[in-house]
Amino acid sequence: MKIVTCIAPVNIAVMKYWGKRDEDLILPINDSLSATLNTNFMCAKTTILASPDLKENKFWLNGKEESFEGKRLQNCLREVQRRAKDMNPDVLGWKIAICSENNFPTAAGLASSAAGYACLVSALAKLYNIEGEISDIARLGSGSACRSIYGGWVRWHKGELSCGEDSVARQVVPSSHWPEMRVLILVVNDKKKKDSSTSGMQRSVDTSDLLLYRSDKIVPKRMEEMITSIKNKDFHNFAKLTMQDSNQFHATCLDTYPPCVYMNDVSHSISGLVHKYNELFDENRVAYTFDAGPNACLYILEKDVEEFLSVVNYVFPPPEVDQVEYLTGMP
Ligand code: 2P0
Repeated sequence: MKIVTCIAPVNIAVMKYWGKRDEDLILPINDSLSATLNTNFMCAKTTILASPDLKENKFWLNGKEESFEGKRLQNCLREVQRRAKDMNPDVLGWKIAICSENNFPTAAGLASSAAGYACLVSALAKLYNIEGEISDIARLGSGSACRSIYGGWVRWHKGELSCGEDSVARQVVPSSHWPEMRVLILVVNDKKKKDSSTSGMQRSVDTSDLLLYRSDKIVPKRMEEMITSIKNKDFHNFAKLTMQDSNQFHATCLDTYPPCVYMNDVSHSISGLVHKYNELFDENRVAYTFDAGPNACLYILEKDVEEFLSVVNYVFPPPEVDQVEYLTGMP
């Protein structure tokens, strides 16, 4: 019998992934960049038991039994086992039980699938003793999961090959490069979203002209500027590019037909507040970014957190204490 446990944190993209050129292999139409949170507040935890005594494979997610036959789970498992083929003949022949849980809302646009599949693939890799690149395997579970394999600031290279071998994540700089950076998550709504990212982005590929313009003309140049601003710890420019990219991503969502509407009135109020706050100082001190949901992720330096949070609490008096979660030690 063998038991392994892994944890993996969520990542928050500052250059967004949206749109696939290959749906089975999960190959994106543009590069993306994120920071992996350096905290246990928002992470997935997966334990896998392999035993000759198990009669069948089993999978539990957040305490509820799920099908083991899901395509993405099967793709990840098949690829890990293929790479492990000569390493662990005994363990490879045994059935497995997978138990996975997230300590934050699942499928509410808070990157749960990213942490979930990064964690699952890390645990499978540990179970079967495979070493080396595994971000391409995590990508088979969920595109954004490949970025959560690494800590710090991580770029997912879209790759050029049709087999997907070069569509991998790479660390740009470790979190220690910019230790003053923090992320605040303002939870506007933690319910499961109506439009999944997977179906929304495919509709964007099928119907949005702006999406193609973005991937061809905007992302390559913006990516280089973003990496330079992170390497130089130039918060003002980093914040500008982050907000522009979030806004353009949501513009492509609205350019989709029928549109994908993820931000709501509260989300727009938060973005307005951030711009007003930044104008007071004539420089950017906070950056918002919104994923496929209404919740705001704010990048901010440690020195500005206390003051900005007092403004947030004044403008949006919290009905419950845990509406605003302050995540420390990030990225
Ligand atoms: C991102 N998102 O870069 C972007 C920003 C949402 C908005 O990656 O179909 O759940 O599993 O590959 O990874 C969400 O997409 O989609 C996502 P699949 P995934 O973080």
